[in-house]
Amino acid sequence: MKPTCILIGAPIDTGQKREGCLMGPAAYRVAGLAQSLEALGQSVIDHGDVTPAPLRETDCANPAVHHLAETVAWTEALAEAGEEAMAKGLPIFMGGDHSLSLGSVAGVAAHAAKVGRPLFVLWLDAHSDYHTPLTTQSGNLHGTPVAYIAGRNGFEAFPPFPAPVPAERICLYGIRSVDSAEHAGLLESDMTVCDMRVLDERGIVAPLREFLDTVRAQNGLLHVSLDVDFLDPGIAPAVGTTVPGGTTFREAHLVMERLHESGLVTSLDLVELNPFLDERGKTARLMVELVGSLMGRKVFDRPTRSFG
Ligand code: B3U
Ligand code: MN
Ligand code: MN
Repeated sequence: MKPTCILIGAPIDTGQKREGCLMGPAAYRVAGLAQSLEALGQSVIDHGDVTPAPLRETDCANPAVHHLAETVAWTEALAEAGEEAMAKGLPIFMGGDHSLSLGSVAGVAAHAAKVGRPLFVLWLDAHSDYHTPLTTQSGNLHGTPVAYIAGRNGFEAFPPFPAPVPAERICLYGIRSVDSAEHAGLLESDMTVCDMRVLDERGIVAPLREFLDTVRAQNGLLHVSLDVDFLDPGIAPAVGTTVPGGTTFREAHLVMERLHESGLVTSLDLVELNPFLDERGKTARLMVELVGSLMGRKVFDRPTRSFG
């Protein structure tokens, strides 16, 4: 039986400085995310928007870090919503900037630990998001969730990450902007880093297939975190941090189709959409279409389709 898709609005924008991401969940609703999923035969529950937990006092040795208490409050609320939703279906977190994944993946990881299955994370992004609150120079916490998920130090202000994900179970895909502190950290880890060079050389499918094979072999849960800037800015302009050379329309759909066919995806983040920067809803619509491919839309449905 298909799991129910649970839409969770996360209008968080404290992880960076440009205003507008808080309109993301509304834009996904206007672009017809729920209707498109229902048209594919999925059952959908819209959980509405999450509200952050009460603010606590927090501090950080790095003076560049901003909105720490607010981001911690969102993390707490989203982790709770995520863990609850995992017990009922397939959560789709509608962001919001990428700091939402501090909470969404924490909730998913708590569920994975409870059911005793290994969690894998596929990070579709231009950036590696591997800063800690101590290494970030921008102070933007949307650049930190991968480090939190992997259990790096420096997140003392946050709830301890439940069951940190071993680096071998995290795959960064499509990256083309890595700061030097992130680079140094990544070199010390066993994370799979498929940067654009790798994808240009090997194609968009082969490294993905390898990662999915390991998820399958270990009966893992798979969380997919899709940052709008994974896509080329020419097709997806509604994002604060555009990086040229992103995935094309066809590559992105192919990734989503492969993910669907794998049957492995158990939770999804849609992050960094800034509707204020969009061109007549183009990016929001594309993101909704990509979720459609991830959830089974096919251009032409052949009964058997196998390309290996
Ligand atoms: N690594 C830079 C830039 C960045 C990370 N994530 C986004 N931008 N979206 C930073 O500020 O940490
Ligand atoms: Mn990101
Ligand atoms: Mn990014």
